[in-house]
This record gives sequence, structure tokens and C-alpha cells, in this order.
Amino acid sequence: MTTNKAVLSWVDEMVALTKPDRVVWIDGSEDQLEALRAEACSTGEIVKLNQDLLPGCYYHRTAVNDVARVEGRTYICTPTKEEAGPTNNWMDPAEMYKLLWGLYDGAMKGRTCYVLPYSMGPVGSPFAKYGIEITDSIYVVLNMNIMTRVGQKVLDALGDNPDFIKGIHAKADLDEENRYIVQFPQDNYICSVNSGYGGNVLLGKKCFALRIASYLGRNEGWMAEHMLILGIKYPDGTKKYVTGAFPSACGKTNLAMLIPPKYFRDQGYEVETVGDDIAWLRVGEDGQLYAINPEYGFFGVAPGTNEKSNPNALASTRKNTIFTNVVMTKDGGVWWEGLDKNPPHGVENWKGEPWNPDDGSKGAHPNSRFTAPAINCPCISPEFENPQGVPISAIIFGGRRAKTAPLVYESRDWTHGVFVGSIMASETTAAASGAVGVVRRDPMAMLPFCGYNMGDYWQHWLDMGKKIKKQPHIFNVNWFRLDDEGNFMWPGFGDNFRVLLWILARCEGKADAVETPIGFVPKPEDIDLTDLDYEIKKGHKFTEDDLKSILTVEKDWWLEDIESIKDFYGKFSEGKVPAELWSELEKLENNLKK
Ligand code: GTP
Ligand code: SPV
Ligand code: MN
Repeated sequence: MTTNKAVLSWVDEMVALTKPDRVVWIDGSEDQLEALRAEACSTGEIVKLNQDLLPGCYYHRTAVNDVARVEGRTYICTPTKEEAGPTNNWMDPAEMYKLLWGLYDGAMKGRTCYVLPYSMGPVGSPFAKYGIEITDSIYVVLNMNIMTRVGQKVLDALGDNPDFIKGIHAKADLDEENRYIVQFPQDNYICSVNSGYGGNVLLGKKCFALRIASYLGRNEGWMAEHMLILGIKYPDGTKKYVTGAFPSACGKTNLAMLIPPKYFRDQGYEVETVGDDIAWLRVGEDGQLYAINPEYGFFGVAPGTNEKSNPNALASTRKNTIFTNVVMTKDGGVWWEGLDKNPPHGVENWKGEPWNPDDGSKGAHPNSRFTAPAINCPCISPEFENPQGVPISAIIFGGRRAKTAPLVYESRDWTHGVFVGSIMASETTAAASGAVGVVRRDPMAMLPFCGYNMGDYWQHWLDMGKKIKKQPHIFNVNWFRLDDEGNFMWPGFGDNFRVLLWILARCEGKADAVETPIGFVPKPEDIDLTDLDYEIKKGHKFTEDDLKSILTVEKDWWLEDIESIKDFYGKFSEGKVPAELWSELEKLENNLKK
């Protein structure tokens, strides 16, 4: 399939190491993929779903101990520990290679090894980057085929260029104790072993498009971010684009595909999805910031997705989709918590155990997912494949905070905006293994995904700002404020459109705001609540007073936060956190104490 010497010799090297019985190159043809689906069905690796209900759709269960990204076993192996920084696990590259080669030795004996060329970004685009993943999992091949552009066309575009990202994945024994997800940024190398789940093994996604790409971006003057990209079409036909960085399972897919409330739709407003998880950002020749989505599909959280919360995501999953760790119904359909109020009876849960929905246990894993082609999405943007990307007006940071963070606020300028991103915090979710609901700092939603020292990453953000002529305004949102009884105080989902409109109006200089110690907050009357109908709890409908309450900046809570920010910044070695950010922190503290 290729005469590229660097590709061929690396594949030979990996085959000699892992010792598979057979080597198959993935050309991306439908015939080959269909044969792989049939083979995976025959071994039980995947199950064909009801083709009348869900044409082209399949079901997969992972091992019970392998259901999410494993941050504790994810490493950035730079030559020095300081280059990886205090927020990444690190090991000396030579030592790590030695350990990994030991684990890979003979790991594919008796198995087939698939060589999968893929592109992040449209093939042939000046911004696309190519990778090759070697894997012993058909499930990985089929998922990568949805999430990225794969096959012969990628090798053709690569030609004889030795510049590609190497990725080796072996399921091995799925042994948690020997599970490793390792990036070697200086070598363009990714190694994954003993997992078969999502972000651990679909190496184009978090490993390449964020960890390796963030490192490349710093060297080459661009940015790789954990961001959705959406377009808003105004009644007069104008389009504005926004990116948003929220931690895993904090609402990127939902915001990217939101449907505006009817009142706005009737006026002609529309939302278009460019991406739901990753953005690559560059400064264009006109000095504006442009974003492309390097992915080709959505690896979305299933629970909570329904006809009301996210009809576009649901529609995206109705064909050619792979479902992982959800519930399979008797008629070969799928179900998960929050899909509807009618859980199936007499079926198995995601683990394959008999399940009684009435006993309070969950049928689907909280991090169960769908892998759906982006082109299935009814609101996919016509710019989705635009190799130049879309111009960005606003950048939104956001987290899951029961208190402290108001519904929305705007930073004073780029530097302050970078500070706002750097102090992001969010409650942990099921997207990564470990405790759920614990507040942790997650700068720019990149804590698990930054391929180098986070201090250098912040400096890169500051440097990028200087290169952008028309800087996007930077905002922070929080859709997840809770009342004392644990009810969501803001309706969220489609109604987040109301906040987006204020955000874009601010970028145009068309909306007012109140200056607070943390930044600019909307005047309550400037968030359009027309026809908003939301019950926070039984008998309590959302009113403008509730809006006022979630827009309030509670100084005591913020002062508590200041201490935790100081601790966090304090983890970095002297001088690593840019002086501008320390000075923003000081400003914030002074403002709060005034
Ligand atoms: P990753 O794919 O892990 O990066 O997640 P994501 O950021 O794309 O999150 P996603 O949109 O899948 O949402 C995760 C969970 O948050 C789902 O259960 C949603 O139903 C819920 N969620 C999303 N948006 C909102 C919102 O505006 N309000 C509330 N209350 N919940 C939301
Ligand atoms: C996330 O955890 O942010 C995801 C899912 O988007 S995974 O691909 O597993 O990283
Ligand atoms: Mn994500």
C-alpha cells in the first residue's frame, strides 16, 4: 500500500516485537471494513444490532475493569520531568520504552495486527496531520474508521514523508496493573497497552490530537484544545463561530449540537456543529483565529442523551454507529439512563449480568458511549470539512461547579481570559476512572491532555494572543449550579442559547454588562428569557430572581477559591507560571477584598 520507507521499517519493527500471526493493512474500503465487522461478530467482539431499527449499528461491551480513560496510568515521557510538569505523570523515556517493549514482546501472538493509516483533519489540508495506528483490535479499527479519515488516501497523501505519528496499541491481557497510555512528544510516538477503551486506545483522539498535537502546536505556533466548535446563524444570514472548552462529560457535545428555543428558531436563528471535542486553532493570514475539527465523528456520552436534551446527537446515532457499554434491548435496540422513562425489562446490564431496572441499579455504564459519523448530524456545519477552518469570535471556558462560578462572566482582556482558563475547576465525572464529583483544577479542560508543562502551555496561550489581531473575547460559563437540595438552577441544554446570544453581543459591543471583581457579568435583563419554562423543583418555576441569584458573585466562595488557586500555581517550579497570571491572581484577590 505504500513505499514509504519510514512507515515500512517501523511496521516491520513492531511486527517483530509483538509477533502477530497475521498483518492486515487497512485500506479504508467498505469491503474490507464489512469483512472485519463480520469477523468481529463471529467472535462476539461486537454484536450486530437490529438493522431495521439501527442500520449499520453495532454493540460492544468492554471488560468490566476497562471503562474510562485512566489518568493515573497516562504518561508524558519528555527527556526531563520538568518538561512534562507537575500535572503529568512522567518517566524517563529510555526506561519507559524498555518497560513497554517488555509488555509488547509477543503480545499479539495468535492474533491479527491491523495497520491503520489515518488523518486528523481533512486529507490533503495544509493543517491535516497523519498517523499510523498498529492495533490488535477490530473494535479499534472500526471506531477509528468513524472518528478519523482512514485508509489508502492517507498513505497517498503522506507519500514518502517520514513525518507521521506512530501509535502502537495492544490489548494484551487488559491487565490494569500493566495498563499504560504513553506519549513521547519528542518522538511523535504513542504507546497504549492493556486497555480496549475509548480515549485509551483510539490513538488519534486524546493521545494524538491533544497530547502530541499540543506539543507540536507550541513548537509550530498553533494550538490544540479540548474544545467544541459551533456556529450561530443569525436571522440576517450572518454566521459567528464560538469554541468552548469544558472538561470531559461537562457538556461540549450538548452545546455543540444545541437547538435554540422555539422563540429564537421562529426568528431564524440556527446552530451548526463544526466539532464536539477537539479544536486545532491557528492564526490566519488576516490575523483572525481559525479553528478546525480534526476528527470525523463523535465519541459521545450516551447517558442523558434523549429526544429533548440533544435530538441532534440522538439522530446522529441512528445509523452506522457503534454503541459501547449501553444496554441492548430484546429487539436489538439500545437503551441508557436518561434516554426515556421506559427501561427494558428482562435484559442484561452493560456488564452482561441479568438486570432489574426496578432495583435502582444502572443498566448502562455512566461513561457508556456512542461512536457516530459526524456527517450523520442533522446540524453539521457546511464548514465541517473546510480545510481553512472557521473564524472564532468567542472562546468559552466552563466547568461543573455546584457553587462559586456564576452562569456566565466575561474576562476583561486576553491576558485576563487566559487567567480565567488557568483557574478553571470542575467536579470530576465518570469519563475518567476514579472518584466522581470531586472539585479539581482543570485548566482549559486540558489537565489530562496537555503534552508538556502546563506553565509553558499558559505562556503559549499568552504568546498566541499577541499574534491575533482581532482577539476573540474570552468567557466562563457554568450550566451546573445547584440549589441547596441539589437541583440544577439553570435549565441548560437548548436554553444555553440565551447565554450564547449575550456572549456574541458582547463581542460585537452590542450588550451591556456589570463590572465585578471577577470580570463582566450580564445585567439580568440582557439575558433574553422570553418563553423560558423551567421548573427548578416542584412548584418553583425559574424566574428573573433565579437568574439574578446565579449571576451573583459570592465573595466568600471566591476567596476560598483563591487559596486553592495559590496551592495549584504553587505546584509549579519557580517562574513556570507566567508573571502575568500571578499578577491577575493578585488583582482578583485585591478586587475581592475591596
Ligand atoms: P466528553 O465527550 O467526555 O468530552 O464530554 P462532553 O463535554 O461532550 O459532555 P456531554 O455534552 O456529553 O455531556 C455530559 C453530560 O452532561 C450528559 O449527561 C449531559 O446530559 C449533561 N449536560 C450537558 N449539558 C448540560 C446542561 O446544559 N445542563 C445540565 N444540567 N446537564 C448537561
Ligand atoms: C473525554 O473523556 O474527554 C472524552 C472521551 O471525550 S475519551 O475519548 O475516552 O477521552
Ligand atoms: Mn472529551
